[in-house]
Amino acid sequence: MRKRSICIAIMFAFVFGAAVATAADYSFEVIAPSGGNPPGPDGFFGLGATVSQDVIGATDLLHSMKYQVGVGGFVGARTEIVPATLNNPPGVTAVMFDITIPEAYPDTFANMGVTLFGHELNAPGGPIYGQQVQFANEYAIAGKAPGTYLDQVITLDTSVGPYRPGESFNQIFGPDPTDLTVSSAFQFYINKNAVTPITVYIDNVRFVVPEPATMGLLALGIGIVGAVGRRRRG
Ligand SMILES: [Ca+2]
Ligand SMILES: [Ca+2]
Repeated sequence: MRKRSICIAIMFAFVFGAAVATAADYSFEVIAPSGGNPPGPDGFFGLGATVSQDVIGATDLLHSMKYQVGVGGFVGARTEIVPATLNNPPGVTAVMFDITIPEAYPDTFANMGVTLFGHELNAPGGPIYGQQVQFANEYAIAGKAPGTYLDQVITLDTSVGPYRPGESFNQIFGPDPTDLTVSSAFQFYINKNAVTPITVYIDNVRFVVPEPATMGLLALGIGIVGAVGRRRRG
């Protein structure tokens, strides 16, 4: 009986936990302009990099984004098309994505991270536009074997600036007067050895918003398992 309730609690936690972020926010199926930038998949354009629509590494529908970097240490793939999930702060805790690495990176480091841009519409002295927030958490590509990696995560826990370093997405973005009221652009940056090129394919980008029900079920599941564990030890 006890075992069965543990099983049910864990099952619920996994089923609902997995349902946190299912629909792709960027799937790279549509070529679209983004502000004054050249058209690209979901409006993505390269900054020191070349981005294009591809089929390699497509894990959601038919297309992926090819992210190709030659010589250059710090580059970006950016879009000014911001999905509703990201532009209804607070809520988002992480970015989830599928990545295909066609060949192992032969140099020491190549890390992918996230930069967000936003407008401070409620600023006391009038709106301030285009604030930039880079997040500390990075996804290491060097050292990984060639292949497709599903459900990879970059958390938005800690800004490294220039805007409000040390704070999370959900502290920085929101309705307060000094918050960034809306997101205006999203960027995957790659920070790598300047001389060594890299190419990766990205698809199925999801902004993770934990649902209150999910958190409750997770807590319940963990609580039951913990209580039983304590009783067993006692
Ligand atoms: Ca896709
Ligand atoms: Ca806030």
